[in-house]
Amino acid sequence: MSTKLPSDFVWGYATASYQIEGSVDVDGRLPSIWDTFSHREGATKDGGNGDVTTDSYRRWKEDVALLKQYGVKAYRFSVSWSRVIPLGGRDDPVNDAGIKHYRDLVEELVRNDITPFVTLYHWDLPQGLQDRYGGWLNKEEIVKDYVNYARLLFESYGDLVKNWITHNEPWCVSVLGHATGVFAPGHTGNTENWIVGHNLILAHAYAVKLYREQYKPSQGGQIGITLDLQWQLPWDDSPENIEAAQRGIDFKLGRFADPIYKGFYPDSVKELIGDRLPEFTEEELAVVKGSSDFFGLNTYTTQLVQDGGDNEIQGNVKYTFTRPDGTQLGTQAHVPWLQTYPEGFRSLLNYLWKTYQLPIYVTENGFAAKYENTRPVEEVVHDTDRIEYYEGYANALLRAVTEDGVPVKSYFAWSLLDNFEWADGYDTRFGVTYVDYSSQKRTPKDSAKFLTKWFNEHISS
Ligand code: GBH
Repeated sequence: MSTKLPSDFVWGYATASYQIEGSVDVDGRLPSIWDTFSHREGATKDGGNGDVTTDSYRRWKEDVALLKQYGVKAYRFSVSWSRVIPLGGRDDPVNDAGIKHYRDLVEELVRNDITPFVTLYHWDLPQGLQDRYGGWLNKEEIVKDYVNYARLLFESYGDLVKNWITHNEPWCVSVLGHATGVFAPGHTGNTENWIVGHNLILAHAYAVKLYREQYKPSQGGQIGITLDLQWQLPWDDSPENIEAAQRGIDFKLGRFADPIYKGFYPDSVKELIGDRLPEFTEEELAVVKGSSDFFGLNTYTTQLVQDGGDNEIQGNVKYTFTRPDGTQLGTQAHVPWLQTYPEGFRSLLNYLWKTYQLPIYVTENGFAAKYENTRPVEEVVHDTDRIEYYEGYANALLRAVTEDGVPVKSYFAWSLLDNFEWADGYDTRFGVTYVDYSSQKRTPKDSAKFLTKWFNEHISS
């Protein structure tokens, strides 16, 4: 077997509209729920918001040039729904300036031999839809409006875009947006989360149905969803903790993956959530089951799982990075939720292949090195902890492909640029490119050079 990735392996960087674009009130764009949320007192670290961020709505050409310089094969970005249909709904006007912006971007990418991967929804719902009917809580309305939005994108870009991702991490929209309230729209409780998750699945599935019936035959692309999971490693080999790790997977990933790939919710979720978990009608289920051409995966770390605790939202499991012998799992990132543990990535890839039997597209993976926002740039560009991370994760992926036979088709590092890190504002930097937010100067960190070199050496010619 080859010791390299196949020649058609795709690597590149990922970003998201609200995190990089800025220009929030330019060319007809109206607010999204993230504009509203991030401007709320205390919602984000130091009051950060996406008003300016990396200014990529204006500097997109410079960003493409950077991608070219890095030698990537692909770029994953998301469309801001609020730019193309500012009020969001199926009877609301389409904004030509917004359509043109992404058309220009897509054309520039293709001219540079960079394959666009387009995410339809990376969390920035038009505020108009939140106000009008409660956004993701309203099944009848949101499914129709989302499908209408999807149609507009297939029509506008489908001649050039052959890789579509319906949703980015529906777990975050459901749980962080509607249960813990740390993300927009900031709702709390443990009822809405299950309705929102259900509606996200339906919106995804009906958009895929539309694409397959009306666009795929002529455009010939593929479409799927991106789910997120941190590998769930039992804290020790006790039967309770082994079972808890599976429950952790069910509550984070299985609640989306099992309906979409297998046609039912996991038993453990049904048992604990009871009638708060909506049911699919027969007709809906026929659309939901099998509604993704591939397995889109965002993953950053591994969590050690213990049974217990009374956090229903995560299936009554507890998380730690401290092993039974008191040692840490790996190198600590700037954010508390992330440590480096490449073996967990390899295990996760094997688990997904075994369980769902579809090609895997890694659509995000990355690391935030400590204190990059407060140390001088000359120091920050030598990001050794990020390089250690990428080296470990890239090699784990390589082994999953070449030794374990897992069909991984892509690897997108998060992120091309430092950018607006949601509730963490600008304190956390995930970029391989340092952004000076006062001058907008972009400076490659050593990790950018590392990834270029690694993929040049490990993809077959
Ligand atoms: C991805 O989310 C996002 O797609 C991307 O936009 C983001 O910039 C990137 O990761 C880096 O964070 O879960 O309550 O403990 C990854 C999912 C969601 C994981 C927030 C960490 C922290 C709060 N992340 N979560 S919590």
